[in-house]
Amino acid sequence: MEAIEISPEVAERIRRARRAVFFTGAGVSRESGLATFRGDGGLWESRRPEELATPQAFARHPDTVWRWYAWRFHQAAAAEPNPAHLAIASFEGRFPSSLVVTQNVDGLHRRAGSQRILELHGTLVEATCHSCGRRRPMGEAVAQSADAPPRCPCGGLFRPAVVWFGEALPPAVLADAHEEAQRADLFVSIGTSGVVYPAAGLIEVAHRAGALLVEVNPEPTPFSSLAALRFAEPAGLAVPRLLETIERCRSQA
Ligand code: BJW
Ligand code: ZN
Repeated sequence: MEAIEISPEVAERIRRARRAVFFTGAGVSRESGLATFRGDGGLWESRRPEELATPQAFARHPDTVWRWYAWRFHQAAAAEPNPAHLAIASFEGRFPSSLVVTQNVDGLHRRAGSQRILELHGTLVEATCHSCGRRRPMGEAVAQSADAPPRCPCGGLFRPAVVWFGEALPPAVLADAHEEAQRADLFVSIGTSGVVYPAAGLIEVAHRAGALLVEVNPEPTPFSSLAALRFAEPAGLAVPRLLETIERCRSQA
């Protein structure tokens, strides 16, 4: 594994770090074969988000929206965690106060073995009734009906348990993520374009509160200039190397 050059000052801040947050977006799952939203080959290259990821779209075209998520559910279920998910999970075993704050709904961090995870935009692993909030496994719901959302006993329609544009993020999850961002010494942003709020605001919260910011993304983002360390590389390559470097700094007591 190729060593990473870091300044003595950054090495010292890493050595002293007690709380690490891994803030992830769709790019961390790209090497698992899942498409990102924006950019070349992104899910929204050919469809506007308002057509699929809003409550208004679901009200107007429930079958189209359901079929799109049923397709994405199958893609995610067939995907495997990649070296970035796995390195983050194994890091948690040795650095127990580390935490994943993810915008992803694909469940790959959990399947990689991470246990401390805050899912800001919900999950594709479950369906929820749009009327009464009852939950059930998404796999069971799509097996019952792949072409149209199944009905809940209350008469409402099931939908994926994700957060659409215009919907509030789960308040307790957002509050915990905010607190963790504020307390973090090390905040590693991986594979997110940093344009969707309030999630993207957590990067700034952590930076303002004094965390060392690290960014892993082949493309620049609105937050790149704040990063003390930046890896313009795919996550599957950069994250294992970064975590190896962090471990090395921390073992130099
Ligand atoms: C790689 C790689 C590799 C590629 N390795 N990297 C402030 C200002 C302006 C607007 C707003 C604001 N505050 C709120 C808003 C409105 C809106 C918003 O943010 N709009 C902006 C887009 C303009 N936000 C909302 O509506 C949110 N709700 C809200 O604010 O509620 C208020 C409220 C309060 C009280 C009551 C009611 C309402 C909700 C946002 C929900 C977002 N949901 C989605 C869909 C989830 C379900 C689904 O999966 O379909 O979440 S949108 C989509 O974007 C998804 C993602 O989680 C999210 C972020 O995308 P992400 O992960 O960053 O992916 P990409 O594709 O953008 O980027 C991938 C990156 O990876 C790229 O940079 C690549 O370079 C990189 N990459 N290969 C590493 N191998
Ligand atoms: Zn219901």
